[in-house]
Amino acid sequence: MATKQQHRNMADSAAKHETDELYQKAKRAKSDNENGGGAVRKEIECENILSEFKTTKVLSDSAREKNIFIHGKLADQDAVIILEKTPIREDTLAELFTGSTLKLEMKNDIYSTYRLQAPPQLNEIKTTVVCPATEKHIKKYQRQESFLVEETGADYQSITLPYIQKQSFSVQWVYNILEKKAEADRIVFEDPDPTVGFLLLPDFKWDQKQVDDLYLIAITLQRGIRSLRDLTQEHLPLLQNIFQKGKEAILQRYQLPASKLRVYLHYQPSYYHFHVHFTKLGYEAPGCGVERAHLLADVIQNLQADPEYYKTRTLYFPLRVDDGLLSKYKEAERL
Ligand code: M7G
Repeated sequence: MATKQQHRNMADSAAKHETDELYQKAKRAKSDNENGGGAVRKEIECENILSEFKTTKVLSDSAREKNIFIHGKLADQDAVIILEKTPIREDTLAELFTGSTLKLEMKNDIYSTYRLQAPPQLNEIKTTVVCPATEKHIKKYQRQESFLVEETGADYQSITLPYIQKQSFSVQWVYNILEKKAEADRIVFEDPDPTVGFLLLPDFKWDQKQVDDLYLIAITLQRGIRSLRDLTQEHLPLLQNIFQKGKEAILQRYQLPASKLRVYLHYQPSYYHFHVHFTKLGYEAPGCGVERAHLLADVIQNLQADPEYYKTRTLYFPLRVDDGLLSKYKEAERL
């Protein structure tokens, strides 16, 4: 459980933003509820900052995924809000059946359908707020056509690298985690070694209520590594350390063995501070397709076979139609 000081630190870091008062209202109500899946759940009670939210546009939505991405204004600032219905948990079924009201829709022979109104605590919507959101955030969440780009080592140097040096998302949230100014109470494992060390914590896509959609990220303490392209043989101890200790920590905390995990990097990532994704095998996490995900085990083997593998190989990745990097590839007649 986090101390009052840790919460004050979280609020201090958010204070850099004009929307701070929204975050400062947050106060802890309860924490550390164990659930049947072995995942740890933390809860912070806060005022409903969304009551003031004004929708500008639905960026994308999915009936199958049961989520919606909305652009709008929050206290006169651009914001993106992501609403997502959460999975139904086995350990809540008894409460769901006894505590709900049922409305009959139709009955025919042995078949009947109902609308079940669950008790509020079993009817939550996972909500993510990005505020103030930049133009790049709004584009990131907008459904768009994508194109596969072919990037040689030379293209990386002449097209991609100059672009990401100027245009990439801020990694302030990563530094807040590394400096324990945010999410300190969520850290699952920490190796403090300055060269091979990392922090392992839940990705903010995961609500930690069930292990079925487990999603953690390992963030390196080293700050210089931007992405897969920067990796050479000298990073093997770091990669092996993350792979080994990350898997051990997940086994210990969530009772999930390595054979149930998908451990991978994104290329291109959204945030150019080196990190590794740990998701449960079988959970189709966004970005786990072959055009973007690189298994850490493969990365390690490739670097063992060729220390310069990721400096020289052609890498493929999708870019959305209005991504500025795509325009650079078009200008260079590489697409
Ligand atoms: P990525 O491959 O750089 O980009 O992964 P992606 O978002 O396109 O996948 C960064 C990962 O960090 C993603 O899985 C995000 O969900 C996660 N993430 C992003 N932010 C801003 C936060 C945050 O503030 N806290 C946590 N815990 N995870 C975050």
